[in-house]
Amino acid sequence: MARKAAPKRARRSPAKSKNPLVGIVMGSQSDWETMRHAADTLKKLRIPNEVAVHSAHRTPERLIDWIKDVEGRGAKVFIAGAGMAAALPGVVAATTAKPVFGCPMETRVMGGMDSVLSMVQMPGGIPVGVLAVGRAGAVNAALLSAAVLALTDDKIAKAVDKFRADQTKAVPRTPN
Ligand code: RP5
Repeated sequence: MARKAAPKRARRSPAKSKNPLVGIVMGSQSDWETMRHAADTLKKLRIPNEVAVHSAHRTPERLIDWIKDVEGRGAKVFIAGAGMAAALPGVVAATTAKPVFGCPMETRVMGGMDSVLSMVQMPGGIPVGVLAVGRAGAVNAALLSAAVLALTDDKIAKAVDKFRADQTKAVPRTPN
Protein backbone atom coordinates (compact mmCIF):
# COMPACT_ATOMS: atom_id res chain seq x y z
CA MET A 1 0.00 0.00 0.00
CA ALA A 2 1.33 3.42 -0.91
CA ARG A 3 2.36 5.44 2.11
CA LYS A 4 0.57 8.69 2.73
CA ALA A 5 2.83 11.64 2.07
CA ALA A 6 3.84 13.34 5.30
CA PRO A 7 2.20 16.74 5.72
CA LYS A 8 4.54 19.59 4.91
CA ARG A 9 5.89 21.04 8.12
CA ALA A 10 5.18 24.71 8.54
CA ARG A 11 8.41 26.70 8.43
CA ARG A 12 9.29 27.80 11.89
CA SER A 13 9.69 31.56 12.20
CA PRO A 14 13.24 32.57 13.09
CA ALA A 15 14.04 32.62 16.79
CA LYS A 16 13.51 36.01 18.36
CA SER A 17 15.77 36.98 21.24
CA LYS A 18 14.05 38.64 24.13
CA ASN A 19 16.34 41.62 24.68
CA PRO A 20 18.96 41.64 21.94
CA LEU A 21 21.57 44.39 22.24
CA VAL A 22 23.12 43.55 18.88
CA GLY A 23 21.32 42.60 15.67
CA ILE A 24 23.40 40.44 13.36
CA VAL A 25 22.08 40.10 9.83
CA MET A 26 23.53 38.43 6.77
CA GLY A 27 22.47 38.42 3.15
CA SER A 28 22.51 34.66 2.68
CA GLN A 29 22.78 31.36 4.49
CA SER A 30 26.13 31.04 2.70
CA ASP A 31 27.46 33.94 4.84
CA TRP A 32 26.88 32.08 8.13
CA GLU A 33 30.20 30.21 7.96
CA THR A 34 31.86 33.61 8.38
CA MET A 35 29.23 35.47 10.41
CA ARG A 36 29.03 32.79 13.08
CA HIS A 37 32.34 34.18 14.34
CA ALA A 38 30.57 37.47 15.17
CA ALA A 39 27.85 35.59 17.05
CA ASP A 40 30.43 33.36 18.82
CA THR A 41 32.43 36.40 19.94
CA LEU A 42 29.35 38.13 21.34
CA LYS A 43 28.46 34.89 23.10
CA LYS A 44 31.91 34.79 24.73
CA LEU A 45 31.29 38.32 25.98
CA ARG A 46 27.77 37.36 27.13
CA ILE A 47 26.16 40.05 24.99
CA PRO A 48 22.61 39.15 23.97
CA ASN A 49 22.15 39.20 20.23
CA GLU A 50 19.82 38.09 17.50
CA VAL A 51 20.95 36.50 14.25
CA ALA A 52 18.93 36.68 11.04
CA VAL A 53 19.20 36.10 7.29
CA HIS A 54 17.64 38.88 5.22
CA SER A 55 18.83 40.09 1.86
CA ALA A 56 18.89 43.69 0.66
CA HIS A 57 18.19 42.45 -2.87
CA ARG A 58 16.17 39.25 -2.44
CA THR A 59 14.01 40.11 0.60
CA PRO A 60 14.15 43.91 0.99
CA GLU A 61 10.80 44.38 2.76
CA ARG A 62 11.46 41.54 5.19
CA LEU A 63 14.85 43.09 5.96
CA ILE A 64 13.39 46.49 6.84
CA ASP A 65 10.64 44.91 8.97
CA TRP A 66 13.30 42.98 10.91
CA ILE A 67 15.50 46.04 11.49
CA LYS A 68 12.56 47.99 12.93
CA ASP A 69 11.39 45.04 14.98
CA VAL A 70 14.77 44.17 16.53
CA GLU A 71 15.49 47.85 17.20
CA GLY A 72 12.13 48.10 18.94
CA ARG A 73 13.16 45.15 21.13
CA GLY A 74 16.35 46.88 22.26
CA ALA A 75 19.09 46.46 19.65
CA LYS A 76 21.62 49.29 20.00
CA VAL A 77 24.15 48.18 17.38
CA PHE A 78 23.89 46.29 14.08
CA ILE A 79 26.34 43.99 12.33
CA ALA A 80 25.63 43.25 8.68
CA GLY A 81 27.54 40.68 6.63
CA ALA A 82 27.23 40.40 2.88
CA GLY A 83 29.17 39.58 -0.25
CA MET A 84 29.29 40.62 -3.90
CA ALA A 85 27.13 43.75 -4.43
CA ALA A 86 26.85 43.82 -0.61
CA ALA A 87 24.17 46.51 -0.25
CA LEU A 88 23.00 45.06 3.07
CA PRO A 89 24.94 47.22 5.60
CA GLY A 90 24.01 50.35 3.65
CA VAL A 91 20.33 49.49 3.73
CA VAL A 92 20.55 48.76 7.46
CA ALA A 93 22.26 52.14 7.99
CA ALA A 94 19.60 53.86 5.89
CA THR A 95 16.87 52.35 8.07
CA THR A 96 18.33 52.94 11.54
CA ALA A 97 20.49 55.67 13.08
CA LYS A 98 22.17 53.09 15.34
CA PRO A 99 25.83 52.23 14.60
CA VAL A 100 26.18 49.72 11.74
CA PHE A 101 29.28 47.60 11.19
CA GLY A 102 29.71 45.93 7.81
CA CYS A 103 31.45 42.59 7.34
CA PRO A 104 32.56 41.97 3.75
CA MET A 105 32.40 38.31 2.73
CA GLU A 106 35.26 36.71 0.84
CA THR A 107 33.94 36.02 -2.66
CA ARG A 108 34.96 33.46 -5.24
CA VAL A 109 35.43 35.78 -8.20
CA MET A 110 37.03 38.85 -6.59
CA GLY A 111 38.23 37.57 -3.21
CA GLY A 112 36.02 40.02 -1.32
CA MET A 113 37.27 43.21 -2.96
CA ASP A 114 33.80 43.57 -4.52
CA SER A 115 32.16 43.29 -1.07
CA VAL A 116 34.56 45.81 0.53
CA LEU A 117 34.13 48.43 -2.16
CA SER A 118 30.34 48.06 -2.16
CA MET A 119 30.22 48.59 1.60
CA VAL A 120 32.80 51.29 1.95
CA GLN A 121 31.52 53.62 -0.76
CA MET A 122 28.56 54.94 1.19
CA PRO A 123 27.24 58.39 0.33
CA GLY A 124 28.02 61.04 2.94
CA GLY A 125 25.33 61.12 5.62
CA ILE A 126 24.71 57.38 5.96
CA PRO A 127 27.78 55.83 7.62
CA VAL A 128 28.78 52.17 7.71
CA GLY A 129 31.92 51.11 9.60
CA VAL A 130 33.54 48.48 7.41
CA LEU A 131 35.74 45.73 8.85
CA ALA A 132 38.20 43.32 7.27
CA VAL A 133 37.15 40.63 4.77
CA GLY A 134 36.14 37.30 6.29
CA ARG A 135 36.53 35.87 9.79
CA ALA A 136 38.73 38.63 11.25
CA GLY A 137 36.17 41.24 10.23
CA ALA A 138 33.31 39.27 11.78
CA VAL A 139 35.20 38.88 15.08
CA ASN A 140 36.16 42.55 15.08
CA ALA A 141 32.62 43.70 14.28
CA ALA A 142 31.52 41.93 17.46
CA LEU A 143 34.38 43.48 19.47
CA LEU A 144 33.59 46.95 18.12
CA SER A 145 29.94 46.48 18.96
CA ALA A 146 31.00 45.46 22.47
CA ALA A 147 33.22 48.54 22.73
CA VAL A 148 30.27 50.78 21.81
CA LEU A 149 28.02 49.09 24.36
CA ALA A 150 30.80 49.21 26.98
CA LEU A 151 30.65 53.00 26.97
CA THR A 152 27.45 52.79 28.98
CA ASP A 153 27.60 49.28 30.44
CA ASP A 154 30.23 48.41 33.06
CA LYS A 155 29.59 44.65 32.85
CA ILE A 156 30.32 44.66 29.14
CA ALA A 157 33.36 46.91 29.68
CA LYS A 158 34.77 44.33 32.14
CA ALA A 159 34.05 41.49 29.71
CA VAL A 160 35.92 43.35 26.93
CA ASP A 161 38.89 43.99 29.24
CA LYS A 162 38.99 40.31 30.20
CA PHE A 163 38.76 39.21 26.56
CA ARG A 164 41.77 41.36 25.72
CA ALA A 165 43.77 40.27 28.76
CA ASP A 166 43.12 36.59 27.95
CA GLN A 167 44.11 37.20 24.34
CA THR A 168 47.37 38.82 25.42
CA LYS A 169 48.15 35.89 27.74
CA ALA A 170 47.49 33.41 24.92
CA VAL A 171 50.16 34.85 22.62
CA PRO A 172 53.31 32.68 22.98
CA ARG A 173 56.67 34.40 23.34
CA THR A 174 58.32 31.82 21.13
CA PRO A 175 56.97 29.65 18.31
CA ASN A 176 56.44 25.98 19.06
C1 RP5 B 1 25.01 38.29 -1.15
O1 RP5 B 1 25.31 37.46 -2.21
C2 RP5 B 1 25.12 37.43 0.07
O2 RP5 B 1 25.45 38.22 1.18
C3 RP5 B 1 26.17 36.42 -0.29
O3 RP5 B 1 27.44 36.74 0.24
C4 RP5 B 1 26.23 36.49 -1.82
C5 RP5 B 1 25.92 35.17 -2.48
O4 RP5 B 1 24.70 34.67 -2.00
P1 RP5 B 1 24.24 33.18 -2.32
O5 RP5 B 1 24.09 33.11 -3.80
O6 RP5 B 1 25.31 32.27 -1.80
O7 RP5 B 1 22.94 33.01 -1.59
O8 RP5 B 1 23.77 38.86 -1.26
